[in-house]
Amino acid sequence: HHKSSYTARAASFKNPTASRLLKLMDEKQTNLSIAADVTTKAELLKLADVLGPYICVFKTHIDIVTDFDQDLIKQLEALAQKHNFLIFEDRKFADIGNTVKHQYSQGVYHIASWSDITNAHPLPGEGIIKGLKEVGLPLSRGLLLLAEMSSAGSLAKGAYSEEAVRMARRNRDFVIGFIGQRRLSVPLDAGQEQEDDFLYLTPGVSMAQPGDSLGQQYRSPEQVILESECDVIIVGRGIYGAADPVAKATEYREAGWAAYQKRLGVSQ
Ligand code: UP6
Repeated sequence: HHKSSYTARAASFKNPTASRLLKLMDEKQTNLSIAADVTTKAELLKLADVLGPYICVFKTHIDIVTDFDQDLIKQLEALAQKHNFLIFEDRKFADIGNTVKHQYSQGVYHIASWSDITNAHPLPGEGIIKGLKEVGLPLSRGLLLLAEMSSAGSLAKGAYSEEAVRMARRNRDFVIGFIGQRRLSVPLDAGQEQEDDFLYLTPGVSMAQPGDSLGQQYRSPEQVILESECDVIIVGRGIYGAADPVAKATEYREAGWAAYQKRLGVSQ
């Protein structure tokens, strides 16, 4: 799958959010997602507006915004339309199905009502997918499972990560892919003829730092897209922490796109 263009892969996804994402990546020529980890409404909206043209996915941690209000969501949705990007609330759900269902649809944030994509740890077992799916599928949302993490000492590895792939295969209407560090190769299930295509979105990307003081570990866009065969690079501090975020976003976008072109065998 990774040798095909994003657009060519779009047709094999039943989930409309997955197809939309794949197509808009080729249209906008970007496999860059910004991790907009800022703590005020003004900063968040500013990032969405100035970086919007360069990204395919705007990743939020909505619960770190101190002055959150409903108008923030209204404005973010308008910017998503204006610049044609998807919104991904990086909620990392991790509870039983019945609880995550409420966390996803209710509370202060009503995540399901505005976030095209969200994610969940496979840790509790398949019930977490079933619970989220009851809310998200009727809204055509997509879910990513955290198969691996970028942080040092992560317990999400080996058999755990492989089981995440099997859970995704059984829920392909709603699970569109993974947060992971590499495209995973898991033996086919009985009766399965070929591997299903999934999206791999990869955080822990920086061209400047090897990591931070709290366990984060970074790799380059080339390592992520070309060597590890992932689809989207997620960059946070490497972009919004720079003096000129737009200039940095341009650099990451170009590096990510060049690696994708190389992977496809397109000469530049
Ligand atoms: N994130 C990771 N690693 C994971 C999963 N998620 O770093 O395995 C998220 C973080 C943060 C972003 O929650 O929002 O990706 C990375 O930010 P950074 O580029 O500033 O390190």
